[in-house]
Amino acid sequence: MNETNENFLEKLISKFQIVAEFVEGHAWVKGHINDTYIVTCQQGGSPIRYILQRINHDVFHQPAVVMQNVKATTDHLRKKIAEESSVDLTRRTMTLVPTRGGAPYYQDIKGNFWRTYVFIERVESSHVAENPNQAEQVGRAFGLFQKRLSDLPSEKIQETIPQFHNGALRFQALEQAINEDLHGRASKIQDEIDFCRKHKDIVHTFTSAINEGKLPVRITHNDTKIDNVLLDNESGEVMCIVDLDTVMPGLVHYDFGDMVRTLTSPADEDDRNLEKVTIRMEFFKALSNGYLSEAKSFLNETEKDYLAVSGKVITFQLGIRFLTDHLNGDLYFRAHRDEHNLDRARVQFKLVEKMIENEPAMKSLISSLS
Ligand code: GN1
Ligand code: MG
Repeated sequence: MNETNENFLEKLISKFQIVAEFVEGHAWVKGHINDTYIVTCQQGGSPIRYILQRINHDVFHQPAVVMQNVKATTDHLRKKIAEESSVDLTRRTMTLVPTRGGAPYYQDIKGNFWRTYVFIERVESSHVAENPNQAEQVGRAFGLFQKRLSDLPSEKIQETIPQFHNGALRFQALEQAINEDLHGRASKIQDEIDFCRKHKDIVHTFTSAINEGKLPVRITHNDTKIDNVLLDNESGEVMCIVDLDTVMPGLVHYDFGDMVRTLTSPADEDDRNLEKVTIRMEFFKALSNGYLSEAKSFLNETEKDYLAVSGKVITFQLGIRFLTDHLNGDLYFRAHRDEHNLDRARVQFKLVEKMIENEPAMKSLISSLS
């Protein structure tokens, strides 16, 4: 990073209530949407690190609403966690640093929205689960997350991206992108397009149960990939759930489904080696065990019944989103190489195939646990 950029980070961080001197800052490649920086300050020679993020307002059209949600969520979680124990509180919850004026975000003259969190030290995260125990812990952590938020008054949380998990709309967007074919890519991905059309019905999996009022809307995380869970780098214990931008009203299946997507496969989300993409049933079992140990008490019977198919729904939806973005010229998900979003889509479709193969086993496992 050159001096001008560092200077720009120093200026930005000075807008927040930080009682320490700026030392250095650099970009951190994290996530597909926002821009993230790590800023180190010091006080009396001891370093204190912060996460500074620019909220992508092309994706989140109302960053102020995102930050209201984040504030309400972190305040609520912190209270709940502190009631249990105050040990390591600043590593078990995210700490938002307000601006000097007390706001949860700073808006610069270009109209960008910035927020600062205290960097959580001595933790790590990964893209894939290493062992079933990790899958169990992550499952339990998100079950607990939903449970802790269940008494957060719903008016405090608004939708940050409307229709985020509406599969039918995602499918329409794909058909539109195929029709427009703005970058002349459609003819080269006929197999993937055929796959989506063949499996289109997956997007309607929850429709009748929703219409019959059997699947209640709860406050959910909506981006429960394993990357968003910080583990203590010595004990491996779950410390903190991060990335609260999509915390909003949703179905528990969006959360469970995304865990199935990222905790059961040994392959990365963008792995080019599709041979690696499989479902590890012992990881699925561990994840289900962990999740249900917390969630069993508040889920209704229909919610439990649909858990086994939720991975397929969410993975198919994300595959469609990646493929649509590939056709549209990689405008939404940051791409780090040619055909990156196509690679990501292919992994999701392969996973969907594997999930369909394993569906009977997943169903019987969930019913034995619930
Ligand atoms: C995006 O930026 P990141 O990595 O937190 C996306 C999620 C996807 C995820 C896939 C707002 O999240 O929906 O599941 O990529 N977030 C948004 O890795 O679209
Ligand atoms: Mg996210």
